[in-house]
Amino acid sequence: MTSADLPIDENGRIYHLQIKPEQMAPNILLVGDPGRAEFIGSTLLRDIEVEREHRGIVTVTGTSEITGGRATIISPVRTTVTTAGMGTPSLEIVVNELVALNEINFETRTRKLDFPRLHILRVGTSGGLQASTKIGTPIITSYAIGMDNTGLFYEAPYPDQICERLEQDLGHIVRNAMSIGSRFHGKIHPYVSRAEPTIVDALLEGSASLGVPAKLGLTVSTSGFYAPQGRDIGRVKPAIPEIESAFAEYDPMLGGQRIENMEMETSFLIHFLGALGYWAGSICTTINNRRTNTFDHHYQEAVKNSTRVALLALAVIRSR
Ligand code: R1P
Repeated sequence: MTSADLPIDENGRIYHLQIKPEQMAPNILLVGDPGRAEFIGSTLLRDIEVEREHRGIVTVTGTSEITGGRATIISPVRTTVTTAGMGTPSLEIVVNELVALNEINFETRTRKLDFPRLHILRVGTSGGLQASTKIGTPIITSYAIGMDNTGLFYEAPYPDQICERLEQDLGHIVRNAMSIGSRFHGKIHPYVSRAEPTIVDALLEGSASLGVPAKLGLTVSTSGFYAPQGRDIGRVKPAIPEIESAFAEYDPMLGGQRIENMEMETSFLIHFLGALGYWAGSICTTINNRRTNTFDHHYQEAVKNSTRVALLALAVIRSR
């Protein structure tokens, strides 16, 4: 692996994250907003080992100690919190560097024979697609629908037949929802990926244990915030008008689950990390509802609750 493939600085730190392999924990929270990474580091982690900021990416490693709501005492968990930025292109850089920090010997630039399995959870914000979802509700992702194209550059096999079926159904839905006469007919294809089931179960357990009611469902990850999520505020019209309604109305035939939310990162995260055998999942707080046209600017407490659920889930998995 050359220095052009994998940039490492003269201090042995990977280029974008600016940390060394020993400064990363195998339990990781990924957040979109650098301010959220700082906030989690200062309020939910102790014994801070490293705190870096480079190109808007804040990374903090420390120890989390979350006590389950049913007075379950969970051992302290060494945890890294870092920043994905907005959208899959910047997330792709960050997760590749996390994987390199775990797998590559920085002296020889070769892959180690043994390395631990990473557990990575996205703690994000999102827009709700079901009218019944109250603002502040965390959504735990079962499957993600990638409307970005970052995942298409990584040949991950289907983790199950459900992904294949959903991909076909949603391909039709996207095609049918496109503007008549659009030059992009047939050019936007979703890809579907699955969150690690053990992580999903641990998140559900964490939310029940902490008394933070969450919904389980599918998440759409888009390649932008405005037209890609059906927001029509410009003079150039969206190629897929009301895309959010088309997704909201679809029944994926998964025991009553629905497409619950839209955000911009979960698809690539679980597609890429799942293919590597790492455990990845996502919990995103609903901060606006696209069906009821509501928005809450004061979502810090709700995001903090989702973060506690995520930290408890990581701790529960490590304690088994
Ligand atoms: C858009 O405002 C951003 O917010 C959501 C989207 O995925 C996108 O990154 O998540 P975060 O709050 O985690 O950034």
